Amino acid sequence: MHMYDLESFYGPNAGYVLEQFERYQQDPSSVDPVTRAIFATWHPEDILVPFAGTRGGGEEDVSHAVAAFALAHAIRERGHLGAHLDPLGSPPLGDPALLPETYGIRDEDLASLPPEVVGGHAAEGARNALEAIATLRAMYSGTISYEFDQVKSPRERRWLRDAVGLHLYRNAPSPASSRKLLQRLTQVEVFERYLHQTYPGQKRFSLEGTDVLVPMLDEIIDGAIESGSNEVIMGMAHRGRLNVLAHVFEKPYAAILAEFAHQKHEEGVPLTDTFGFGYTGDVKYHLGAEHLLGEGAAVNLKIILAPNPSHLEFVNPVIEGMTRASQEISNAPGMTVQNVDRAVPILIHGDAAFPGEGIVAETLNLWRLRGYWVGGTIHIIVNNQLGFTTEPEDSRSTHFASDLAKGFEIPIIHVNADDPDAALTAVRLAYAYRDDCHKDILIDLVGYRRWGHNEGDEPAFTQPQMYEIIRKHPTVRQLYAQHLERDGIIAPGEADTMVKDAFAVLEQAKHEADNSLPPVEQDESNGLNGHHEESDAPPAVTAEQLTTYNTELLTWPEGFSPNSKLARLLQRRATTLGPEGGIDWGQAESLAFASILADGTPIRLTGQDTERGTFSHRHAVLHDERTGEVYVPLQHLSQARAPLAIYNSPLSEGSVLGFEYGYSVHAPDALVLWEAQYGDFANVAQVIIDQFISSGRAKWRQKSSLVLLLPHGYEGQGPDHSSARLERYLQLAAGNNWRVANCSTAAQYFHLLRQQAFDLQRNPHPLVIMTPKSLLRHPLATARLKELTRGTFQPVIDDQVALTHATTIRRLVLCTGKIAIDLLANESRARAEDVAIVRVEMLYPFPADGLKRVLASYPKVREVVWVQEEPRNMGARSFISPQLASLVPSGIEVSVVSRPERSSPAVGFFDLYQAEQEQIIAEALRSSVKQYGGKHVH
Ligand SMILES: Cc1ncc(C[n+]2csc(CCOP(=O)(O)OP(=O)(O)O)c2C)c(N)n1
Repeated sequence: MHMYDLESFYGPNAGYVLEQFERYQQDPSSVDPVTRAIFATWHPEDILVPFAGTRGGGEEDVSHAVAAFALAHAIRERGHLGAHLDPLGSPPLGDPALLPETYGIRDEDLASLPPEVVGGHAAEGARNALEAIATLRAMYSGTISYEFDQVKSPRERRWLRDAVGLHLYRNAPSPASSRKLLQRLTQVEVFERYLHQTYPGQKRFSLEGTDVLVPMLDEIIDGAIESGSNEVIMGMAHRGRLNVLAHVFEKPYAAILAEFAHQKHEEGVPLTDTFGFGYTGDVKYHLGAEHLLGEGAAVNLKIILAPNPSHLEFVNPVIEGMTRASQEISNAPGMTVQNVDRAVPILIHGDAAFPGEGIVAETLNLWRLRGYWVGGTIHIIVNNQLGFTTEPEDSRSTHFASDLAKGFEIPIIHVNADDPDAALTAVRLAYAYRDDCHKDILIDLVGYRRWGHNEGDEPAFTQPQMYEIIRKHPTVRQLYAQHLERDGIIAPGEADTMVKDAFAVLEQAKHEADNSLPPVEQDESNGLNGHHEESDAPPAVTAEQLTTYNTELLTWPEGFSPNSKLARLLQRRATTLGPEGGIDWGQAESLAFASILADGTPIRLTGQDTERGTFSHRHAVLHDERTGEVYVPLQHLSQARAPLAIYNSPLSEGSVLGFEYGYSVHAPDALVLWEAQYGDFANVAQVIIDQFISSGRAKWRQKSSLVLLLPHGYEGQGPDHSSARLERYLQLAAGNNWRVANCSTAAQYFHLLRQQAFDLQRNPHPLVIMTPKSLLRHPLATARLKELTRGTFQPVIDDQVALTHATTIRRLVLCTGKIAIDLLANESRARAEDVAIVRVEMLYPFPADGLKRVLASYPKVREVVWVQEEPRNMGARSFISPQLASLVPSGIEVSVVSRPERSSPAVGFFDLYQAEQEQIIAEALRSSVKQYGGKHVH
């Protein structure tokens, strides 16, 4: 819906127009057909109460005025459909709404109308409507164009229209700035040409065709320096990355050339595992970079390019999370304080990937959410009109690559990449909008790709006509040089000299590279090289401390009353620290969090419905039953020295998990936890798990201490709410990349969280926890106070009862997580006197020593049985079996009790589930070793 300010558009004719509109509303046939057609597009409530204007003018005047207004409106709204965006010269889509004849007017008619009928800034200084329309076309249908109508805020729309109409960001380029720009374009082009001729066929993913990206990034960085930001954090894919590294990040040419020359082990990557920390490296166009701008005391901006995998667009949420971490000040208790001016995120997209990969939409959806807002991201689509060999018609269902962003109310600027001044205008406007409105904005930089997708690729196989045009098309540097020469800003031949000089610099760098050893970048201080895996345990928390936390967690402000049933439930926690115990999972978690905050470690916890907890076990955020006001007890602890942030996430896994990964990487001092609604939903974020969390350290030396809380356990809820797919996390475990735990008691969970917080600085690693559902309140899983104040996390829990008669034990049942409680709680447990039930609480790193000790304490064991609820091809079985084979002395049989191999993790019928579960327990607890031969159930 649009607002029509009649007076500003029609000036003296406004009164008459309104009168006509009123007549039309009563009887559409009372006005002429053209006027009728235009009025049909108006909405009465959109007409700003206009005027007490002069009435007058004839009917024809009015229809012309109305037509001119409609034309002007169409240009503002759809001018981009007529814009000249393609450097290769393809015609714009066009729209009849942009043509005067559609409204029954001619240029002569427009020339006879006052400019006010066009209104807005275009009318300023125009002598008539024709001139004003021409100005408007230049604004909206030139080599730069805008789409703003999706922006809902009238203030922002006005801001954007003013920015365009008043040319606020179209700096008239000075001769000096034009030369500087030409110099930059020369560096960009020559870098690519030099690599092309020196290392023919080697992949570099040339930027040529969208070269202006580099000066655009320069401009954003200048803006960030001016705004006093601390960091600019960028995510981009392969295209142009080396060029950006060389020029924006000032990575020395020699270093890049050396990487091209020394293709093997380019950063001293070990061939063997002798380095111990599992660093395996990545190809050069995935690596990240950091660069400090300025010198000495004047250093005030760090620019960061995050490393990313080949998986296009998945770095987007990671950048958002890193940015949020950079913007938050976490040194005071309560709620984190955010300053969005501290860090500016930039995301660079591909034109095929942006509309195609769902993670883009998931990430765009974060922009306004309080747990994820970063004060606006500057997006640039590097639009080369191809995705590998695929053309837009086969790649997206929308006309523009950017259309997806419109659904998120993000303003869009389209710009032709062969017009560098326009591209810089676009980026200045984008920066100012972010600075002022603190919102995302997108630039669709339309260019082309001079070579194939990579440089070994022949594009003429698939796009013969396009590449015929590209072959003949001058580069943006050539075009800009010609333009400057024509205008007398550079002397003839000066541009060629720039090119020669740029080549010379590269030649010199090559000389250095050829005479250097392969670069070895071993950062001893990164905590991975030679780190100690066996970390110490955190100091114990005293009973007094826990009692104080507990009391404060249950003390709400005067007059604050949560739902009365909930209040009663929570107040039960007041007694559980007594001798009778009963501290359940949720309470243990809040006590752990309280103690971690008291130790000075900030906490961030997010996930779907995490504030309450999917299983209604957490209630970290309380709601007053009368006012709806919220109260977060963990933010009001007298001993806390750090803030706690807790948010319900949007219904996404990929973007939110990527966000938390980025946050944890960039806030290494914070305990960052993400909770899946049910563990199996985490596979929606599989790329983030595979490409970042499990392997980021090996590929990029990126350290994260992210905790994944994944509800897991067979309770008869069917195929999709039972298994968190433990097997996947174990399969990805290697080189101490992370920890995978499946703990069976609230006390263990308490200690595990404290251990993770304690390890943040000393031994950072992600932690995957299979969290329970039925165990959340199971009496056998609850803790007593002394279990929290004494001891630490135990990777293996031995069977204390069996130990009292260790020599009578014949069978050792090993298991992990909830099935252990099912076994211990089963009525036949007491009769299985020769069975010990031992819990493996930490699956990776595999606690081989702990298990050896356990085995040694049962000298008469004849069989070790791995018992799991999951089908045989799932769960921990395939990980555990080889471990046990090498651990268990020969002569002792090793077998497995599980559900049979299945393609679906759990059955959908409750009775069948129950029968299976009973059978697993019966098999596990059967006391005579040789009776059954340790087969899986079926
Ligand atoms: C998730 C994912 N799927 C597929 C690919 C393989 N792939 C690499 S580049 C590319 C085309 C990308 O096109 P576009 O987004 O336009 O970027 P451009 O390479 O043209 O800059 C494809 C399909 C990938 N890297 N990531």
